[in-house]
Amino acid sequence: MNLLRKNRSLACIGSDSVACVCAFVRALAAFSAAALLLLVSTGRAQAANPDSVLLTVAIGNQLSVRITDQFDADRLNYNFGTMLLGQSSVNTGEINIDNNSGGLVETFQLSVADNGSNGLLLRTTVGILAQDEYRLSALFQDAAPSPSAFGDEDILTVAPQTAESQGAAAKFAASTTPADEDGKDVQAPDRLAGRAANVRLWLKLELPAAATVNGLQTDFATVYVNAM
Ligand SMILES: [Ca+2]
Ligand SMILES: [Ca+2]
Repeated sequence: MNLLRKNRSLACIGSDSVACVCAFVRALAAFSAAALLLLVSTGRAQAANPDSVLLTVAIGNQLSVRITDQFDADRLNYNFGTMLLGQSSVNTGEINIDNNSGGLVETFQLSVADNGSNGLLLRTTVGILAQDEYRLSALFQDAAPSPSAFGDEDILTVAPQTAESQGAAAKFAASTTPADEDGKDVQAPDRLAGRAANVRLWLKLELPAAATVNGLQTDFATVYVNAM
């Protein structure tokens, strides 16, 4: 009997190899199906309660500020017009500051750069202006302030300074500046009726009593508004 099986096995290898290959393939397929079933049943066995999912989102808001005029157009410059030596002047045209971050609460910083292309020289400290020196100060509020409303602390400097809420010596605010008109904690939604801007900025320019230059002083300084 064993001899017969041995002979049949030898015959399979020798004369019926196609049938043997088929048998091997069937056996392999059966093994694969069994392995797959084992994997599936193993996965089902991993019970979880509760389960979790990781979430990701990108917030589109970012600090942003826009300087506008009374028509809600970008204000690129302001011309103080003709002044005499020794005079001070506050802008009459609107310089509005718009928090256009889309939802962030912003506090504004102000700074100035002397463009140096003219004979005028920036002064950032108190005291009587020397020959050719000019000085700029700033206030946030809706109504136009008088030149005397600007305090020593409101003088613009090259280094950015942060706006404060109302107080006797508040930076870029007066003692009577309402909280919703200053440059501190400015809300993103529009506040000024009919405008996109949130607060109004006033700049005081002081000219020296004496100067070696005269005539048009185009783009003599640049004022920066930075949101933080
Ligand atoms: Ca002040
Ligand atoms: Ca405020």
